[in-house]
Amino acid sequence: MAYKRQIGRLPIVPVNAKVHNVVCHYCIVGCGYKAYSWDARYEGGTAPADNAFGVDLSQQQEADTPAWYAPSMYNIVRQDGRDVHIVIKPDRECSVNSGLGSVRGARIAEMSYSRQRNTQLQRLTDPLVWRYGQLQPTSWEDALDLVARVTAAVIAEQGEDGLFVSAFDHGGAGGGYENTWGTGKLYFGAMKVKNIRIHNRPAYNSEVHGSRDMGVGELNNCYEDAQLADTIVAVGTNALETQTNYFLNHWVPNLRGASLDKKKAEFGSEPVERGRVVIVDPRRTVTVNACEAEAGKENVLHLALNSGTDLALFNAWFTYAVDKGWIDKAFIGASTNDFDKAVAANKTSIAEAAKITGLSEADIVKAITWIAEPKAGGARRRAMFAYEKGLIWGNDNYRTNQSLVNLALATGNIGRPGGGCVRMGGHQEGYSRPSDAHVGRPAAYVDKLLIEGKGGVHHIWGCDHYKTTLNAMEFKRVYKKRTDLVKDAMNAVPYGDRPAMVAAIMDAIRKGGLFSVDVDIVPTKVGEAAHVMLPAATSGEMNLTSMNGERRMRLTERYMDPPGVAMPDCLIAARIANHMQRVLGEMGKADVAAKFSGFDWKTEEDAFMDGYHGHEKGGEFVTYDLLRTMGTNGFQEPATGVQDGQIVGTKRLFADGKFNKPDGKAVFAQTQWRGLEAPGKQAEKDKFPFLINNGRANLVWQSAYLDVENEFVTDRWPYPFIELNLQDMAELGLKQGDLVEVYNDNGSTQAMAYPTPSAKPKQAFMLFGYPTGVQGNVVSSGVNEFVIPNYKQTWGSIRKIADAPKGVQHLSFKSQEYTS
Ligand SMILES: Nc1nc2c(c(=O)[nH]1)N[C@H]1C(S)=C(S)[C@@H](COP(=O)(O)OP(=O)(O)OC[C@H]3O[C@@H](n4cnc5c(=O)[nH]c(N)nc54)[C@H](O)[C@@H]3O)O[C@H]1N2
Ligand SMILES: Nc1nc2c(c(=O)[nH]1)N[C@H]1C(S)=C(S)[C@@H](COP(=O)(O)OP(=O)(O)OC[C@H]3O[C@@H](n4cnc5c(=O)[nH]c(N)nc54)[C@H](O)[C@@H]3O)O[C@H]1N2
Ligand code: SF4
Ligand SMILES: [Mo]
Repeated sequence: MAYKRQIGRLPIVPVNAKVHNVVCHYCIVGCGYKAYSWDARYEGGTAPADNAFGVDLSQQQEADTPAWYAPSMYNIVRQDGRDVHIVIKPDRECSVNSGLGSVRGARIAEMSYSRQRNTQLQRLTDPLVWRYGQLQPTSWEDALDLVARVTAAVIAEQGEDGLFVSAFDHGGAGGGYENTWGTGKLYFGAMKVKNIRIHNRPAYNSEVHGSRDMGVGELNNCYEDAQLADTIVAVGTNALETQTNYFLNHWVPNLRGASLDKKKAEFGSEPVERGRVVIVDPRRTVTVNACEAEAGKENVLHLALNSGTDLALFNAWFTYAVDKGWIDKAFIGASTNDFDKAVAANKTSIAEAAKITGLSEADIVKAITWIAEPKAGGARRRAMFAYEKGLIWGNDNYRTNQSLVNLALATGNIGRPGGGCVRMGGHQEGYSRPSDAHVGRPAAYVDKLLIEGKGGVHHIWGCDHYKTTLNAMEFKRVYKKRTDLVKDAMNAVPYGDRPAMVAAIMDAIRKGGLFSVDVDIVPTKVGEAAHVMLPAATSGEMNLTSMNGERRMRLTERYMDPPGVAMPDCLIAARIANHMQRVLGEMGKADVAAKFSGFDWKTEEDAFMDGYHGHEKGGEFVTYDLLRTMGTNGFQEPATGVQDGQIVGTKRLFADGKFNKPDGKAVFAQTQWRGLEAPGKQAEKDKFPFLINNGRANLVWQSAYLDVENEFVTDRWPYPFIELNLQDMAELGLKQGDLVEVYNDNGSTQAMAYPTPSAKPKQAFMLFGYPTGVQGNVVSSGVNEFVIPNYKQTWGSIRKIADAPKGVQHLSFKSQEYTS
């Protein structure tokens, strides 16, 4: 470990420090934090009366004392125009994390914009526009006028289908109910934009259509269920690294046998035992390793199946459980439809599944026995099914999702304590928008249309396709060409001549050009193509609401000022709407201009009241004031009322056995196996030797948009790692840290070889979305019938391009496994 922070002393938090509620704005788990801030000229003292913790800090504190914070939790920021010390530390009172931080969340403070301590100075402070051959800072008025004029001109010529949009639809940073409502009201209210995609997929659709079409909403349980389950079934989720404190604070206690008292209290006389876990993932993850260390190997079953074959496994489990009678007949009868049809259609023998998945018959049977065999005395076994991107971005998303829900329904595990069939989740959620029904199904494949030269103007909100989309190399090639056409045209006219400028831009658009507007907090890779960049304020620089993976909604309070003139996304959307209205009026289109009314919001709270409060189920009970008093525990959506000043929530969905269907009954689905389903995937597999599996690592948040300016991260990962089997490395002539090229017919990229003893032969795993090597360059454009991308099933070749550069020679390449 080469990196050192070199901090010898940190200020003591004084008694009178301000305290704000904070929810970590990174992952779905939504851990509770508190932000302490106070005037930068002062600090507290060691005497109990002089510090916020009320303890004698001149004495050695116990090992896990809460009267402590780490250097990464500290910064100096601006608050209402004044310099303040800020400490953002995990909250022990929050039921989600009980005081745990993670290697991402514990860095919220040091990842904040600080001119005093030089952190995140990359943040955008002013709107930027393309003029005189480069992006130049300007005022909001100037930038928004240009955006509105070009957007209105494109719509006048091509209709609303000429406006393409890429937008976040999540919670946390770059999202939240305020901001999804702001963008939603603009594109789905004032307009009916159809060529819109979501940050992580090339169309406007659901990641889990499959589950929803069965009447089963995907975030249906609570985190406590992981402590109550007899068996946790984890499919394509690397929870230790990606849903860290959910895993550590709720799975691990069960795996350690430490939640037996909780189980007894909940289940009375029903036999209870230490939790076991079945992990379905082609790769041995550190989650598998951690489960073995915590539960003992005998309680962990890792099914390292062939990539993309989950569906066959689930169908076989379903068939076996039905044959054995390990199902909940009463529940099936009362709460579901089409069970018999699914049983007939999905029949898959253990032998067939073993052949397709490459697993042993014994392991498949052992797993379903752990999942569904009744306990002593005939009590139903409680199984919690949890899945994430190994399934969602995996082969045949729709059917695979449904086949897992089939099993959860058949075994009576939805709506019950210790159960659930849930997404583990990515970001927090925070979706509040007018109806998207006009988008249709399948939704437009936006990336494909852009590559084909469609559209005239593109608005991008908090996503960086250059790093994170599929078929990324081709996308970049075309996107650069199209936006360069417009840049060249702009260079030929003086910027101050607005009519001539708009005319030149439109002319370039008619020749295949594209005008690009990027709303972000930092200069992005896709922003290299942009003609306008608009600076957003992010979580903590604005009040922001979201819910986590158990639908727990909280308010993160504004604890610092945004950089420069950056504004919350919802207010940027509102100001775009205001300018559109003005420009359309000037163009003599009063009727269209009228649609851009209702955007007179002054604050993010105005957007919240208009959106969540006014439109969401239970939203009428929810206000900022109430959320503030409910702190980091908040309530679980949907709200059902207010009692004694507290919002009353919903612990589990479907607890009454009623599902999201007109007759209240969940529908079993027919989910026959159909091989690698996305076009071109089987041929790619046949042609190229290596599986280029890909995903995340604990240290890195997403495309490293903040991490890229954080030494702690870039020192560890100057390049994306690619985990390789030792024999494969020998055959390729590779040593640790060597740079390799990964290539196939879609494109090429680079990574740093990380020798991994547990990696299977010819199965590589590469960090996704990294600035110094974009894995998406080699992901094909193949999608499923609803335009869900298939990032995980990618095959390619690997060759050495350089010896380990100097900058990686200090790195450790030790195994990341621990022994106990
Ligand atoms: N190969 C491969 N590709 C994948 C995946 C994979 O597993 N493999 N996973 C997919 C998934 S699940 C995801 S979520 C995507 C991620 O894809 P993206 O959403 O494109 O990636 P992020 O890094 O999350 O980008 C977020 C952008 O939002 C900006 N941002 C942060 N906060 C704010 C804010 O408050 N306001 C605004 N306006 N901007 C903000 C950041 O600076 C950054 O540029 O990648 C997808 N792509
Ligand atoms: N540290 C960290 N945490 C994060 C994020 C981050 O960037 N960094 N991002 C957040 C976001 S937006 C998301 S969406 C989540 C994603 O959370 P996860 O889904 O847990 O993360 P991934 O690493 O994308 O993929 C999970 C696993 O899928 C496996 N997999 C690949 N192919 C298959 C297959 O065919 N079948 C099965 N069963 N598994 C397969 C991979 O080996 C990998 O271990 O993480 C969230 N949390
Ligand atoms: S587990 Fe997720 S929400 Fe919790 S601190 Fe880490 S990144 Fe933040
Ligand atoms: Mo995600």
